[in-house]
Amino acid sequence: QTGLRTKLLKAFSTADGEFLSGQKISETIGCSRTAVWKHIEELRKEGYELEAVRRLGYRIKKKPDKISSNEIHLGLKTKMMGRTIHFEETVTSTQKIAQSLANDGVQEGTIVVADQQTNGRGRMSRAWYSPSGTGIWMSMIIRPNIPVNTTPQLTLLTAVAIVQAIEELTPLKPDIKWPNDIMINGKKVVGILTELQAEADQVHSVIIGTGINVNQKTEDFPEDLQTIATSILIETGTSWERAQLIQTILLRFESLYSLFLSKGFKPIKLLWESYAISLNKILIARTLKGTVEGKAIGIDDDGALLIETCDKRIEKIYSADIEL
Ligand code: BT5
Repeated sequence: QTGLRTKLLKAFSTADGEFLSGQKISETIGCSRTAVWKHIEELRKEGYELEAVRRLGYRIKKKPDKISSNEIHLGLKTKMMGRTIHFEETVTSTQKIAQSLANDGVQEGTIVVADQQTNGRGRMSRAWYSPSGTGIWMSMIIRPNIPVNTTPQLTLLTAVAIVQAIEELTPLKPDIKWPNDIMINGKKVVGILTELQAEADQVHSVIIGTGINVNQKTEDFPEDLQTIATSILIETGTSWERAQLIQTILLRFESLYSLFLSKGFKPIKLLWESYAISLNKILIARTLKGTVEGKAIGIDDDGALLIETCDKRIEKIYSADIEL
């Protein structure tokens, strides 16, 4: 049964919004037209909007915003990213699962996706709010052969991939706030958490966690987040398909990552700078060692933020919270 359903969804996905006749469908997936009709009814019950036009057949007008391995897999155009998908409805944190999968030696490009996290984490063990049915809570496992001190560059690379994907699918123009926030109209829509498994100077795996607010309404956020967080729905007024956004992010990430491995950080840095809002501004960086105030003059080749203080010293910041 699930086999037929998958074939049917695949046929619609290949048709790419064009009509498919009942006859064509029954031939492609190898079942009777009555069975086709039954499966179409099943899809409707799951929230698919299907248009039926006499003589033309059926087409999918709108898919439910449900994520599952299948939804992510169908139509995924990558070679490596997301070729293995671990999907679960509810987890504590996708980072935790990804860490243990990485220890087990899963292949590069494996992703962990959950519909909901009960203990989603930000940097320095802060909480990341990850309710069900609305966001993308995903961890990607990669195994680059790069020096440990260059891994922060991957956070910046991921931010570029996500901004490009949002720009490709929606009318929005997000900004990147160094190092790991993506902002729309001054509010945070995406957070990125990069964690490392390494020994001496050998990287075993890098686990890149991305939290993306997609379909939350303002009132869905707890009060303390309502003034600082936003979602793609809040900014555009309509809801978006999470699975499609994941596919687009994975494809963008894969191409930037391969550029990074062959040409280094330079081309990524240029792209990153074109989206950055924190550059050429006076800001305050709060680090674990103290506070640095000054003008952000750029990022250097390892991804660190360069701040020129009022006495003209250049401080290199590797990790901080930025106040603009
Ligand atoms: C981050 O930390 O921005 C990294 C967030 C990474 C989350 C992903 S989800 C998939 C994977 N699995 C995990 O467990 N984590 C990763 P940081 O820069 O420390 O920002 C955390 C701060 O953002 C919190 O202290 C809140 O102020 C705010 N915040 C929490 N939830 C938010 C949300 N859903 N949207 C916007 N801001 C939020």
